[in-house]
Amino acid sequence: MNALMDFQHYRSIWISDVHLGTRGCKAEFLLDFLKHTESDYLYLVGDMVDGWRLKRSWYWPQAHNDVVQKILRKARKGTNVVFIPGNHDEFARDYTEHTFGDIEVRHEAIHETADGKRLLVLHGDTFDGVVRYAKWLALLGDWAYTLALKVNQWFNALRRSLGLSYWSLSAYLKHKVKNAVQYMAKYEETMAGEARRRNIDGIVCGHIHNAELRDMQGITYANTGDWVESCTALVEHMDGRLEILHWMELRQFSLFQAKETECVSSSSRTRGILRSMASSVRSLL
Ligand SMILES: [Mn+2]
Repeated sequence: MNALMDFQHYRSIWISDVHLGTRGCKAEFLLDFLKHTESDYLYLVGDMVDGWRLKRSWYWPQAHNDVVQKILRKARKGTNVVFIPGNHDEFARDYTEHTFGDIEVRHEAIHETADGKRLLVLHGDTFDGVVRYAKWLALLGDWAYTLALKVNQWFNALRRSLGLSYWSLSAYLKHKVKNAVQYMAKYEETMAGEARRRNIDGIVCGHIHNAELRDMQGITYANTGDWVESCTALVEHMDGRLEILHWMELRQFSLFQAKETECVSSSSRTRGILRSMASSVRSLL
């Protein structure tokens, strides 16, 4: 695929952490991505709309509307669209296991690739507060682990009912530079561990705004990244091969074209972390 690519059909596409309704959202670039790609399956892996932000102040420009319309149109035209709400669009969690128009809303999904791999697809926030304790929770066993996941859910449901924002360990740690790298490694480990625990070949998630695709001792760990800064998506080719697309690089878009805020395009891990830290100032996780 080259920078001037016209159109590409994939078997599956995963995107997450779009944060529609915030100034940081790169809706124009996402729209360009959606126009130039098609897929049999399209997974929206959470934090598509930022309900937390919208509650505080309404921000909904035309481009954000266009993204929603484009996705709805794809669903109507035969793309299997699955929406898995995250912590920022958790209002949609009340509607999981329902179908809206042509969009399926699910807590999580299992995707089977063309080459027969089973992938667990979920947003990942449930594991946010748990990551720090992952090691001794694993020692305590399955019940403690399951309980910890539930407690994190309850804790944030309580905050939500009190009108407080989601408390994110990852956003908190990203303020503390030296802990950020460690946190991400731990998060990836925890997610891969969850797939292993459930006897699944791999996991696709989002939440920490850090695109990644790698093998972790036999488990595929894939993170779709985000459309606030990195503008990334995970795709499955027709033969089942997975790939991370860095849309800015593929299209040779530059930061000068970003309408709202700066968007530096780089796949390097260090710069990725620096960018993530900048975004945490806006507490978007
Ligand atoms: Mn999230």
